[in-house]
Amino acid sequence: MAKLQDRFADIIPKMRTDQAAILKEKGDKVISEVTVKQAFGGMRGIKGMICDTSVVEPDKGLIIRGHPLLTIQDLWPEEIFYLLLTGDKPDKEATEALQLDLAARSHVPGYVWDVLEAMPDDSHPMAMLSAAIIVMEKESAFRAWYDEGMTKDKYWLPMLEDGLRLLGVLPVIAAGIYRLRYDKGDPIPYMTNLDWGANYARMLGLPDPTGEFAKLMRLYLNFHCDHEGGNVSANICHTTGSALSDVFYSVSAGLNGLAGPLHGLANQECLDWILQLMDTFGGVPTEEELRDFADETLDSGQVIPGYGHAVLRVTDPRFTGFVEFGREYLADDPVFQTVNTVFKVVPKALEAFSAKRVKAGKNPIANFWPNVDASSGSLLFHYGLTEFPYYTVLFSVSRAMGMIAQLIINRALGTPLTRPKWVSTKWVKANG
Ligand code: AMX
Repeated sequence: MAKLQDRFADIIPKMRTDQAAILKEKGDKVISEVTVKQAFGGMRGIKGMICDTSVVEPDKGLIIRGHPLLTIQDLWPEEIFYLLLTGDKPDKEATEALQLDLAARSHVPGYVWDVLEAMPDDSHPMAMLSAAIIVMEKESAFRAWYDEGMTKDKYWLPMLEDGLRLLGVLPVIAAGIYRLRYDKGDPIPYMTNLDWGANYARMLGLPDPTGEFAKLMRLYLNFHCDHEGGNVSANICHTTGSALSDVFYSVSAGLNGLAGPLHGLANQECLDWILQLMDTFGGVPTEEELRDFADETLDSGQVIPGYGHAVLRVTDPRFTGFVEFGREYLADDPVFQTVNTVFKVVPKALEAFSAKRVKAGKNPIANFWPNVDASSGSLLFHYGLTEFPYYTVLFSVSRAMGMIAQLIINRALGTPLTRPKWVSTKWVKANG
């Protein structure tokens, strides 16, 4: 099978003619309407943009290029990147070529380490990651080509080069941040003959005598890779890229959104909540104890992290996949057991709390079921990755694949500047 760059070049003409045909035949068809409630409510449910890398079905979860996530959970992350970008699963030859391309781009310039070392000791790992990416912007091939006067049909080419460059350095930088921020010693270099996910696991420097942690990392990087285009990080990344900002600017912007507690940071908050719970009850709580703890969290006006979703209306298949991994490799772990007890209790607690909210004239809670963040932290914790403020960095390394694939596709298609029309409250009063 062709290497990624050649395969993508092959499919661009068809992508362009398909888009032109759709616009000619269906350009004026209405696909969504907007209510006043949606305009005030974060645009939930409005179909207003195109994303072909993946879709999130409310009743099924993540589907990548037509494949429900759990049917492709054995793919390695670099194979997932190939799939996201081209729609094809790569064969062994194409995967190895991509691994070599990533390895060849894995050198982190010294100035990146200088910047990271100069940051205050208590910097959040996500702020460090975003800063490291932004200082590398000077390396952007897109910006260099653009400044020289490149034609529009070539935009995708340096975007792909920048994307590979960023994916090459990302696990090295991310692992380096872990080691620097938590005093674990010098960064560990990338190994050319190892896959991308196992490399990241190895560079973190945690003991992994059984290879299970590397397995978990591949799964983790697979599961977080993309979630269509409307989530905060993908949306910000896309909007930034639509101004022809390069991959470094766009991905850094997207990750700043991922760092919010209602998005990727729920990851860290979730484990924090579980550990507080275990601390309160001196180990795995009973269902009754847990119910009281959940009610207390809700009554104090806080969310239960890891539960609910803006789009999903069922248990997130990524949660299910991680729980299956846990059952196979760490069934006796008390933190993992607590996650399972939470799953038995919290949906009912949220349902009861939602009914109370409705009685009080507030919105119902749309989804009582766990999302990806409800289980992932317990697995990382088991393998010694106990610094949970770091968890969103792992999420970021993975999500960068989806963001980068979407950026490259949009430059290949010449997707225009994102500029939805906003209106004032006064306008809604007069016209709504
Ligand atoms: N605990 C308590 N209240 C919750 C809740 C939860 N887990 N999930 C939703 N609600 C509340 C909302 O805060 C909102 O309250 P408000 O009207 O007073 O502001 C109300 O229920 C209605 O919200 P919704 O329509 O069900 O969800 P949403 O689309 O507004 O928000 C999400 C979705 C994920 C932000 C929300 O469910 C939440 O805050 N969950 C906990 C944090 C979390 O797990 N985030 C991770 C999401 C996945 C990811 O990006 N990694």
